[in-house]
Amino acid sequence: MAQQKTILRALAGETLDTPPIWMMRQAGRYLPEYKATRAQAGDFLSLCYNPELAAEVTLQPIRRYGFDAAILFADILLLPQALGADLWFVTGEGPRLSTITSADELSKLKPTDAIHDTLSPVYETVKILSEELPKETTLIGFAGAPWTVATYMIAGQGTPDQGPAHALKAENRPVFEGIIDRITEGTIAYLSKQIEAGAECVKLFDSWAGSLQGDDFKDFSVKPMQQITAALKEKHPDIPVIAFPRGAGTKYTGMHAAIGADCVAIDDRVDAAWAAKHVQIDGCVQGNLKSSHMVTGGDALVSETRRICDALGKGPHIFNLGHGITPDADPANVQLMIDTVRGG
Ligand code: 1CP
Repeated sequence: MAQQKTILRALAGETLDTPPIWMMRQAGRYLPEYKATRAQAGDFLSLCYNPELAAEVTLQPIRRYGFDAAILFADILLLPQALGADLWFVTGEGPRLSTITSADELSKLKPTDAIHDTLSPVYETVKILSEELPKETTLIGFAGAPWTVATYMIAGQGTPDQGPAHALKAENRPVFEGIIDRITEGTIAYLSKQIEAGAECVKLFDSWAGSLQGDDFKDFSVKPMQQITAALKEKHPDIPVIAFPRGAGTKYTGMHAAIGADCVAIDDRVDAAWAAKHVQIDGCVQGNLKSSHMVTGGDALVSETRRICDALGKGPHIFNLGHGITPDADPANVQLMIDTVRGG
């Protein structure tokens, strides 16, 4: 049967008159209904591990805006937790994890098969969503890419320059590579289960790819994403993969082939016209409106949205932000972006 869902059509390489649209962090604190459900869950992690409530917050932006895709509500740091790291969120600051920097700590991580004990509520969320989403909406599963997840496992928190991960890479290469390998293997198992539960597409978030230089970029951003993509394609050849090596700059060129991804997501530091020439020639591109427009709105939002649609309109394009929407965004500006994309 011919594919009807617009996101899947774009991922298959089709150029559509109107690009399908969804938004990174579309379920989040800028929405009052999200804050209410999060309060009901108690805290952020309880929300992630409560399938009914996680499905509810995933559905909220679909009900409000009719996005073409829903992204599973979870977090990239659930996998480290499933591998045995302690994880907690400090209100107003962000995530904290117990650190892994030695061979001894690495050896104490749980075997890959054991991750599902912790992650099974996530698969249940996917299952609920695959039953409850409107038939035209694509369900996207996701995981962090190994480098980005490793930066949190090594530092124990978000860091401006990923210094602790770079230091371990320089000082204890075998342990650093061991961490990357364990995350790679875990991610294949985790995403396979999301797909088996009903995810129709998966996205790899390499939010800190931009801090890897030279061979490190190839070895620790591209290669693990390529390994994950290849393993998933072997088991689930029809499931498209979106790769998001944020901050890759000119290294976005050739990225589809290097990773084997169906779509490459670009951040807002890349010009859309440049991306049309250098990235979209190889396949679908997702992006890349600056998320600050969701705070400031107005004519600049409209003209930037139109410019991106025009620049990427001659090839397969999924409209999105260049990074996640922020809590101070105005929900009305999200509607304005959607109306501009759909209304021309
Ligand atoms: O207060 C809250 O409610 C928590 C805010 C929040 C949310 C809404 C966090 C904490 N995670 C999430 C959900 C989330 N995280 C999704 C859900 C789907 C969606 O709507 O998009 C996804 C895909 C993520 C992915 C994620 N988590 C990334 C990769 C994408 C990116 O933004 O770069 C990263 C780096 C994280 C870690 C994380 N989780 C939460 C925070 C505040 C952070 C960043 C911490 C830091 O770097 O300091």
